[in-house]
Amino acid sequence: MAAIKGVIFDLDGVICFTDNFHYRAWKAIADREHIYFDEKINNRLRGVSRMESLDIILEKAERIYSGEEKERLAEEKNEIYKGLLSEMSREDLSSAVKSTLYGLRGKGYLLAVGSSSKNTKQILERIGLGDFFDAVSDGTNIARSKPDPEVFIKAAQMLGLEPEECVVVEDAEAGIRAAHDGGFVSAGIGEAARSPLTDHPLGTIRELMEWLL
Ligand code: B16
Ligand code: MG
Repeated sequence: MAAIKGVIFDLDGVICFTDNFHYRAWKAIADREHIYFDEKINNRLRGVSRMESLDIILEKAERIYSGEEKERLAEEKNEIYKGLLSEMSREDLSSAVKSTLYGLRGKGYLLAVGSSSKNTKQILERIGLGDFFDAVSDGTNIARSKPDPEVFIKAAQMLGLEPEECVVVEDAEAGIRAAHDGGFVSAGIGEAARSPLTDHPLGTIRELMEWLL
């Protein structure tokens, strides 16, 4: 195994938790359109891009939506989601995440974000990490979202590292698959800790420090 020099963090579900905001925003759209949507369906949206999330939600729709209608629904959802993001502050960065990030930086690891979200930069600003990471690869610089490895490959390139020199920390099955297919070492937290593709399951984010030190 190559020496680990960098850590690439998924954003939502690892660094911070906006899944309930995604849920509330999609639920408002689904209810208005009379489409059934629940938390179980919401689970399938983790790590998946906005338009692909909408396609999953529309599986329960009673009619076909045009491309133009879908663009509008996705835009409306994002407006609701961004309104909810404005409730976030530095207090939404947990002490466990903060001490892990600063601890790894202190040990010389290069640190990046690899997120499907096009709102990554705004979220990082809100939680006080706007200038923290050595690289940010997100929904704005990729053509294909997780489970495609593109977002993590771009993050590794920005860090000047090979995939096998980076650990990817993920909470979603789509992200673990992306890390696996891209040749990264994966660490899974939450549901992703139970994925058969996860190289290193984590009970809490702090275990990352114990493992990498
Ligand atoms: P946006 P991650 C993902 O973030 C979320 O898990 C997923 O639910 C969301 O659909 C996706 O970002 C796109 O977000 O609408 O803000 O572009 O887990 O990859 O950090
Ligand atoms: Mg995630």
